[in-house]
Amino acid sequence: MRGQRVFVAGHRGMVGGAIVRRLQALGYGDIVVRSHAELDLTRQADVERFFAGQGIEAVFLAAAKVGGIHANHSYPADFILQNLQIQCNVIGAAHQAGVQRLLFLGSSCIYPRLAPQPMTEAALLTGPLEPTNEPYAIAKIAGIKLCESFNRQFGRDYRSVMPTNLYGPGDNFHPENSHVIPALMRRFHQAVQNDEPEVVVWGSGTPLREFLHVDDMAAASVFVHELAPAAYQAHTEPMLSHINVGTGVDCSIAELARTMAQVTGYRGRVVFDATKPDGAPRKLMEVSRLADMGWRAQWSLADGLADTYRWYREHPQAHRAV
Ligand code: GFB
Repeated sequence: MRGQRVFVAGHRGMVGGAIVRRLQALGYGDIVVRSHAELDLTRQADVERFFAGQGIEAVFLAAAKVGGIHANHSYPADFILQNLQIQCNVIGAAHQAGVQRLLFLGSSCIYPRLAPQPMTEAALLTGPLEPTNEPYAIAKIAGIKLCESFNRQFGRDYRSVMPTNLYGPGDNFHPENSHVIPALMRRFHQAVQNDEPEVVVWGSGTPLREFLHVDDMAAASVFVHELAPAAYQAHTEPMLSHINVGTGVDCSIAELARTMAQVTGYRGRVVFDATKPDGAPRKLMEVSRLADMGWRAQWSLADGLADTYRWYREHPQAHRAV
């Protein structure tokens, strides 16, 4: 398996980059990557031409349009359209080119807004979604169903992993469009630098979130990819095939802000801006499927934030629009 020719879609992103590093560390020697300028994954003909000529044997589909609560709310059309396009093009072209194994990366926002906590894989499609990211969630649900449908109709082995909220080196630190960890890290860091007396945190501070270091996500992705088909099938069902990836532990946004203050050395006030949306009240993954397969997260949030802060200070320009 480690001698296979593997395409990592989205290697310039935080998750795709971490998957490439993990594959290299494990001795994968034939990793294919393409920048956005070299291959636009939203263009079907280009993607089909790429797959037809490459002899790819396995795919990690980590390319996606992603962002935090504000970006999802501001660009709903981009989020649903581009994610659907990328998924349809990559999964469809991979199948046409005879690729047997593919790993699709989704998100915990596929689950209903008020799903019982912690959320099992079986909570999928049991209730209404969180409105702030419904278009993105619908695209990710479609990705899972695309994989399952190719498995059922053509005997493919296309698997899906659903990470909880991710963070780490390589994240997007855009002030408005990023997720909460890079947003707060940047804001607390600037407050320390500029000796500001107050940092604003969006929402009420009460939402609960689970956070997973991207290196853990990359390790889980390669772990699931390498499972023998019988092992994957033993823990999944043909029409409930996705696997949650998380730590099994969550914290409130207010607690996260306190930890962030410690990590960045900030000693001023924290205020909550209730005019900003909270999003889902809680999103904790039930991770026993993956634990039963033999994988557990390694990083604690405190260590992971310190690692990310080290990286951010070395890359202060690490922000893009979305
Ligand atoms: O990280 P975040 O945007 O993701 O927000 P979601 C998490 C929580 O942090 C929300 C609060 O309750 C926010 O209101 N928060 C506080 C902040 N301050 C900030 C800030 O400065 N920036 C941000 N971004 N949040 C996303 C989905 O939802 O989760 C995506 O929109 C994706 O589609 C991702 O699924 C994993 O957990 O609310």
